[in-house]
Parts: sequence; structure tokens; C-alpha cells
Amino acid sequence: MKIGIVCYPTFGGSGVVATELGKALALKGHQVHFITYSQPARLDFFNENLFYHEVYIPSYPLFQYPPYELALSSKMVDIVQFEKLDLLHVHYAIPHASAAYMAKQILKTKGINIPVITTLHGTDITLVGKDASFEPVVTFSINQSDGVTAVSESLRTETYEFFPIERDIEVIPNFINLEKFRRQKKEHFRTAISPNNEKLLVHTSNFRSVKRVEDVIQIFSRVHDHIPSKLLLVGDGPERPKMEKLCRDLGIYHDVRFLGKLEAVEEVLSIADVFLMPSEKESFGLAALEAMACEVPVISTDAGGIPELNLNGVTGFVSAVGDVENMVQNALYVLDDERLPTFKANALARAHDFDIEKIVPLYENFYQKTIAAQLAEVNR
Ligand code: GMT
Repeated sequence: MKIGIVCYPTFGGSGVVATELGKALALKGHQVHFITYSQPARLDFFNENLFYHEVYIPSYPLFQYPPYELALSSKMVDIVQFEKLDLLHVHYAIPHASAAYMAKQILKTKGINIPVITTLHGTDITLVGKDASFEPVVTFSINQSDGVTAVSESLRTETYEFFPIERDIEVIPNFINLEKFRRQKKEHFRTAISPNNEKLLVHTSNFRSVKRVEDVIQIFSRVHDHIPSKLLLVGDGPERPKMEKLCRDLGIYHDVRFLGKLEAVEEVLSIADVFLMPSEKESFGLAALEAMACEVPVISTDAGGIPELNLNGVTGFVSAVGDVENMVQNALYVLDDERLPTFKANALARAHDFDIEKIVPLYENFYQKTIAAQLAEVNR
């Protein structure tokens, strides 16, 4: 198949999933064309089946807000026509699904029927999409997509609850490349961070308020009161300065390392004992899956799709959002030397359920089904 993928090119979860999916499809012989405003962060290797088309937005003094969506639609029209694509797969509803709708309508006037699949990732539904500024367009463009997928049952349910959606939404969960995300031998790194074999807790996120990084620090502070431990924080975002101050105020700053944005997250996860994800909302929790693939049990909330991934009492524990004390007790329970190996093994076993090798065929089948349905409709 010749597939166009539209996504955010940044490190965010939806961009990562879209890019890893495109790479995997290319390795299976499909031709994959990424259409976005800059090179996707994880599009870091050469393959003869991978193409990247940059959306260029001309600047003009009149534009206070450059019309990215229009430039994106025009680029989609151009690439579908020129490369003779079979399908457009857009990740994140805003503004990709509506831009694809516009492209589809333009292509129709040229006698081209391009099926559009929209994958919902989370904040496009649970946070931004619900806002009255976007809701009518989000609802319309989901309903106009030829196929819709969501990354968890919880996101599917929430989409039906909040938007008048008339289409079927297929759940295709996120996935993990177990060759990249695996526990590596990084003992020298561990010794440098925890010279006295302190327990290592890790959190990775974009430091937005929805991630509740303050809870991460409060949980760590109380665990630290009970057992020698260190906290590694990967990522960056608006909450970081406040969090650094909080660590100073709590007197734990010297046992916390703010590592910033790191590409090789798996190296940090390889030395971790527990992963903390106290999010307020999380459609899936890809960062937790990455940790589990590196044999790290997860202490999380029960928000959104997290319990579909982190099995309570098996791969870690889930607690109510904001229940810091419960997460502290769970972390201490898991960190017990007798229990930790079992939780680590369970986390890895669960990660195997989301092996990229198992999930990519679900997308391929969905593509084929959507293309066939579109053909049948055209020929009716
Ligand atoms: O979590 C974020 O803030 C980034 C966001 C995104 O759209 O890039 O992540 C969402 O999509 C990921 C990939 O499907 C999911 O694993 C995350 O759970 C989801 N985030 C939220 O729902 C808050």
C-alpha cells in the first residue's frame, strides 16, 4: 500500500506512535509518506520506502495566525495526486482530521477518492477537543472520516460520551518496539546515580499540569523518608521550574535529577526500579509501556486507559487520581527486595502483549478494510 501519514513531528506520544507505525510499515514493504511541518523526531533512519514531505506555510504580514491547516490540506492534495496514495492516516484529530476532510473534498472534484483514517490519541478528545472552540469541527471531521481508531477502550468510550459520533471507533492500542525498549546492562550508570544502591524511581513526561508532576515529587519525598532512594525525571515542560523549587523546599533536591529531554529514554529506564505515572488523564500511557518493556513496574493512577495497561497488583498498582498516600504505600510494597523481581517480570510479560509485531497487522487489516469499503461505496 501507499500510505500518507499526517502527525505532529514532536516528541509527544501521538507523534511517536505515528512515526514508529510508519517505520514499521515501511519495513514491511509499504510505501510511507509523512506529511508534516518538520522532520518527525523519531524519523531517524533511512529506508527506501520512507518519504518525508514538509508543509511550507508562506508568511504574509496580514496573517496574525499562519493558516497551517490550509497549507496542510493543499500538501495532502498534492502528495495524494503525485504519489498516487491509497490512503491517508491522520494522527490527532485537531487539525489533522479536518484538514484531511478538506483535502478529500478537493480530490473528489478531481475524480480521486482517498480514504481517510483518523486515530484519536487522547488530549485531542479529553482536553482540547471538548473545548467549544473546536468541538463542532472535531465531531464533524470524526464523523466524516472513513475509519476511526482510538488507542484504548477508555478513549473510545469517552469519545462517544462527549461527542455525537455516528461512526464505529475501532480500538487499536499503542505498541512498543521490544528491540529498542529492553533492559540494557547499564550498571556503570546505575552506580553513578545510586552509589549506595539506593532504589531508583523514574518519571518521564512533558511536564504539563495533566501529568501531576507535583504528585511524582510528593510520592518520591515520602518514599525517600522510608528507604534510601533517588528520583530521575526525564522530559521538560511548563511545570519544571515549579518542580525544581518544590524539590528544594522539600529538601530532596540532591536526590532528584532533572535530566531534560533525552532521546535514549530506554537507557534511563534500564536502571529504574519503579516508574511513576500519577496523571490526571491518560488515554493510554505510552511512557508506562516503555517502562514496562524495560522491566520496570508502574505506580500510576487509574485515569483513562492506564488500567488497561498497568494491571493492578500484577505489573504495579493503580490508585485514584491525587491519592498520593496510596501511591506511596504501593511504591514501598513493590520496592521490597523479595517482591520486586516478580513485578519486574510481570511488567515485561505485559509489555509483550503490545509488541509492535502484534499491533501493526491490526492497522494493516484496518487499512485494507477501509479501502475496500470505500471502493464498494464508489462502485455502488
Ligand atoms: O500525553 C501527552 O501530553 C501527549 C499526548 C499526545 O497526543 O502526544 O499523548 C497522548 O497520546 C499518547 C499516544 O497515543 C498516549 O499514550 C497518551 O496517554 C496521551 N496523553 C493523554 O491522554 C494525556
